[in-house]
Parts: sequence; structure tokens; C-alpha cells
Amino acid sequence: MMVVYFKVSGIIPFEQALEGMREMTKKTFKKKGDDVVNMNLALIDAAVDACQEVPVPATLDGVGCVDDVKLIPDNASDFAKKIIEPSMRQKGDDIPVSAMSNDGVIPTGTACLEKRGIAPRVPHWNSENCIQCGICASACPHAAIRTKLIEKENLKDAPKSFNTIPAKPALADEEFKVQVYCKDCTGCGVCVDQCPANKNPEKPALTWSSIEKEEEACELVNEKFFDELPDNVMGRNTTKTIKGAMLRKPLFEFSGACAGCGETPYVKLVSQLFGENMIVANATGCSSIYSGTFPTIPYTTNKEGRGPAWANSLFEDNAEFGFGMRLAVDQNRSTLKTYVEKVLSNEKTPADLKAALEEAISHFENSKTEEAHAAQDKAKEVLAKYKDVDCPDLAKVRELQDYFTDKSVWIIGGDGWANDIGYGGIDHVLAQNQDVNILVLDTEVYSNTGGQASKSTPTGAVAKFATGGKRTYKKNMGLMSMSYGYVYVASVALGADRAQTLKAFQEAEAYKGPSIIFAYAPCIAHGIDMSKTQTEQKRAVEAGYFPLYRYNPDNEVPFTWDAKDPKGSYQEFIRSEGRYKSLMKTNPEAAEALYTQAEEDAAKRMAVYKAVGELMR
Ligand SMILES: Cc1ncc(C[n+]2csc(CCOP(=O)(O)OP(=O)(O)O)c2C)c(N)n1
Ligand code: SF4
Ligand code: SF4
Ligand code: SF4
Repeated sequence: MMVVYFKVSGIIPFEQALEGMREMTKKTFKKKGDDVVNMNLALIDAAVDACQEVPVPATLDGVGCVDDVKLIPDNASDFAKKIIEPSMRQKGDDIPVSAMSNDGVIPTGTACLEKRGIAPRVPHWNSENCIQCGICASACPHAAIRTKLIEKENLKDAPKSFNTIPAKPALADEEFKVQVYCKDCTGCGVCVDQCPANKNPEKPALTWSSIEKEEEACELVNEKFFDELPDNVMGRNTTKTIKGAMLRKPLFEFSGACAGCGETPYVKLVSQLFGENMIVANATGCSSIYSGTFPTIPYTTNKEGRGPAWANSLFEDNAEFGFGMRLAVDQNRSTLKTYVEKVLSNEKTPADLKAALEEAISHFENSKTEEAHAAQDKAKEVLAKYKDVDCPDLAKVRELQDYFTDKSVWIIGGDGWANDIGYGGIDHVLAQNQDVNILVLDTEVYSNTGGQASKSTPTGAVAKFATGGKRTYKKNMGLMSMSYGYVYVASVALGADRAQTLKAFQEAEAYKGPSIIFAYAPCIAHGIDMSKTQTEQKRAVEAGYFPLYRYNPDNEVPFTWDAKDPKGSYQEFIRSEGRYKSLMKTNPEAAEALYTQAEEDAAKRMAVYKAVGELMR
């Protein structure tokens, strides 16, 4: 590749580049002997000889070149047309600075425009075998497979190809559907791996198909119809179950995370549960990259335009950044309340406005219920009616009207942020006893910069800066957080126990103080089969590698140990992952000793959590 790069780019004279590559090759492979050096030099010569120009044809079997392909729909926003489309066509340099937003605010809901179509194979739903569990939707890192309940009357205009099955538990007027978004699917295989019906090879509910075949079967048409159907139809379900939670529209979709990523299913879950009223402070790391790579954003809104607001500050100050959001929301809400009271006590206030404001403010403390939303919407409607009235108090209420609803503040980042570089900030914010939720996506390394060791990296794991295997213990940050006594703490692994993860997220949100959740997230840096990331979470818990617990200060007995006694082998688990296995090749003696140490450390860690958890009342 290097030969081709220097030849085509002409960045330096080719002969000079060739000389440099030869020298580098000799230096790099010197220790491996002359044979290896000569083979690599021969490779360079072969590449020079083989390098030839291939002209780009105007068409390929009748298909035009990329400039002819329609990338953005006609009804897309100005931002999509003026910024996203030229960027997609690699014409970003032509965008004038004047087209950029002045304050850095850009619209959400734009990752759905990409339709990358990168998966050579995509899942196909065999409806007759589906047990309607929603696990595929919960496991998918990319929100590319979804479930919906559909009222039968809404199927009147459905395309012929749009198949559904009667909803369970049986309701005469509802149908259930699993929809694959073929062009957003990465083909990672996590859903196929996780589908419980697939355990019976005779009757699998998800099988592989080619993207072309699915397009021929009108899946793109089906997807459009599915998308336009009403969202969040729950029937008899509630968000207390995974099946129910997965009936809600993900407000985080189609991110560019690696196929099979272990982090994104958690972010998607939070968006499904709380996205409509959520503000996210994101630490730098993988989550800031897949959540905000300019110009498209995977955070999106529901059909009424409600959805998460997202921002990324620095690696080292994200907890404080989110804490500032909490204080700002509280301040704005308190100002709104003061001005609503002023308007209410003004005798000139019309009766309908008074009634609407009184109703909206009556839900101030419990502002996220359906009833509260209806009252808030009504208040906004009446406020709009009086928008021309010259009253500064009323103008202030209108300015702050979005704060009738409290916001759910989520502070998100990786283990490097949480354990190392942002730790001081997290500790400070936890100590303030304010209502924020912290989500630590624990890949046990600095994933985004190529897998450097963090204080969350366990003993024996190989990472950059720990190439000989990490020599120290994984930091017990859960325990440190619990020691405050007024912090909600949970440790979860979605693929190991979906119900426990769901419960933890809901408890964290409901808890009126600080919450912190440590979520185990397998990653490409682990050297594993990425179609099995959720299975890997299960294996980790079953081997006693990763703990599941919840510490809820609201409960009479705050600590709950959620993992069953280990039934898998710790050694078998770590020896199956590349990040541990590689040490065996480079330093087998140290590997054996570190593997033993790692198992002892993990056992000690579990015992400490259990024992101290019991004491922390
Ligand atoms: C102060 C500072 N140091 C280093 C970096 C470079 N950096 C950006 S992302 C990252 C790794 C993030 O790792 P982690 O927090 O574990 O999140 P992950 O990528 O694993 O999700 C690093 C080191 C930075 N942005 N700021
Ligand atoms: S293959 Fe991967 S990206 Fe595609 S639907 Fe399944 S889990 Fe989602
Ligand atoms: S995981 Fe399988 S059985 Fe469950 S809803 Fe999805 S397709 Fe159906
Ligand atoms: S590097 Fe790891 S955490 Fe980052 S997107 Fe890829 S799989 Fe996810």
C-alpha cells in the first residue's frame, strides 16, 4: 500500500520514497533475519512493478458513477443540502464558512440520511418463528433492527410485502413487526447470534440474506412504511420489560461505531427510555466520535420533535460539564416558576392563559408524565396565542417554556475518562448530591485511541502501555462511588442480564441524587468475534469476570448482588480473548503467572463488593 500511496500521491519524489521504504524495511525486520528482510524488499519491488493506472469508467454495467446517485431526499433540510450532501461527496472544501452555524449548534436526526449500505449480508425476519421478545432490537448496536406494535387500522395502506404477526399477549387489534433497516445495518451479526428462536436451527427467526435479495423483497419500501407508522405503541406492555422498552423508538440510531460495538446498545437503550427529555454531556472517546462526527448526528427526535440535546466538552471536564447543565436547568426552571407566579398574580392575565399555566405548573415536580406533557403542550399553545401581548413577564415565561418539563441529565463516557482523566471531576460531581446520571461505558481500555491501558484494565490484559500484561488490579470505582452512601451505583452487562440492565437504568433515572452505572462493553480492542459481543458479556459474568450489582440508597437494604455464582471457567474466559491470549505468545511464563493473579484478583474483587455492599446501609 505504501508503494502505491507514494507513487500515486507524488508527495515526495518517488525514488526518495522508495529508498526510505527500503531502509525502514531493513531496520524493522533486521532481528528476524536476512530471509525475512529480503522477502519484504522483494515485496516492495513486486509492488513497484505491479502498480498500474486503472481509469475510473464512466459507468459500471450501466450504473453511473457516484455523482449521479441521489444521496439526500428532496424534502431534506437546508443543512442537509448545503452541508451534509457536499461532505458526503467529499466536497467539504467547497462549503463556505458563512454556511456554518454561528454558535456551533447543528441539527440532530441526520445519521439516517447516510444510508451507507455497507453490509454484504443482512438479517431476514422469518415471522412465523418469532417469539416477539425484542432481544434483537435490544442487542443491535446500530438500531438497524426494530420492533413495533401496529394497530390494525394503520395497516390499511401497507405495501403487500409488509408482513406482520398477531401481537402477543393477544390483542385483537394489534400486530407485531420486526423491521430490518438494510442500508443502515452493518451486518455485524449480533442480532442473529442473540435471537433465542435461532437456538432451534429448524425454526430460526433471523437468517442471513443478501442486501440485494432484501431490496428485491421490497425491504426498503417496508422500512419507509414502518418508519412512518406511529411509534411507541405499547399495547399491554410497559417499559419495565425489554420487550416493552424495545417498542419505543430509539432516539439514537445508525451511528458509525464499529460493527458489533458493545457500547452503543447502552446509549440506544437510554435514548429509548428517557431520550425525549434528555441532555447529554459526552466525554471525548468513542462515544463522542460515534455520537457527533460532523456533519451527521445519530441522536434524533420523535415525530413531535422531542429528542436528546447533545454536546461534547473535554475529556478531563465532562462530569463538571454535565453538572453545569444540571445547575442551568435547575436555575431556568426556578426562574420560569417565579415568572409564571408573577403572570398568575397579574389581574390582567386572561382566564384561559391562567388556567393553562396553573395546570402546567401543577405538574412542576412530576413533570415527565403523559398528563404533565399534555398540560405543558396546552400551556405552550395558549402562550403562543398571546405572543403579541407586550408584557415582559409573559415574554420570560415564553422564553423558558421548555423548562416546564424537567430534563434528564446523562453524563456519558468511557472507562479512561471515568477512572483516570475525568476521575477528579466525577468524584466532585458525585459528592454534590445533585440529580445527574453518569454512564461509564467500560471497555477496560482507551478504545478510541487504539486501546491504551486505563485503571479499569484488569490484571494480565495486554493493552498499549501494558504490552507485558497489566500488572495492577482493576480499580474498584463502583466501591469508591458507593462509599458516599447517597450515590446510586450499578454494574451491568446487557447480554448477561437484560432485565437487570433495564432495572438499573430506570432506578438511576428515578433516583433524585447522583447515579453512576458501569456498563461492560466488549470492543474490537478485546480481540474477539464481534458478532458475539453480547454473548461475551454473558460469558464474562458467568466466569466471575464482571460483577452485576445495584446499590440504591432509596432502598431499605440498598445493595443487591445480581449475578449468580460463577458457572463458567475464569481461565477459559480470559484465554479465549485476544487481549489476554497474545501474552501467551510473547511471554508464556509471565502469562501463566498473570492469569493466575488475574483470577485471584477478580475473586477478591467480587468478594469485596459482596461483603462491603452488605455493610453499606
Ligand atoms: C486530556 C486529554 N488527553 C487525551 C486525549 C486523547 N483521547 C481522546 S479519546 C481518548 C480515549 C478515550 O478512552 P475512554 O475514556 O476509555 O473511552 P472509549 O474510547 O474507550 O469509549 C483519548 C486518550 C484527550 N482528548 N484529552
Ligand atoms: S446484523 Fe448487526 S447491525 Fe444488522 S440488524 Fe443485526 S445487530 Fe443490527
Ligand atoms: S430476537 Fe428473534 S424471536 Fe426475538 S423478536 Fe427478534 S426475531 Fe423475534
Ligand atoms: S473501538 Fe470499541 S468502543 Fe469504540 S466504536 Fe469500536 S467497538 Fe465500539
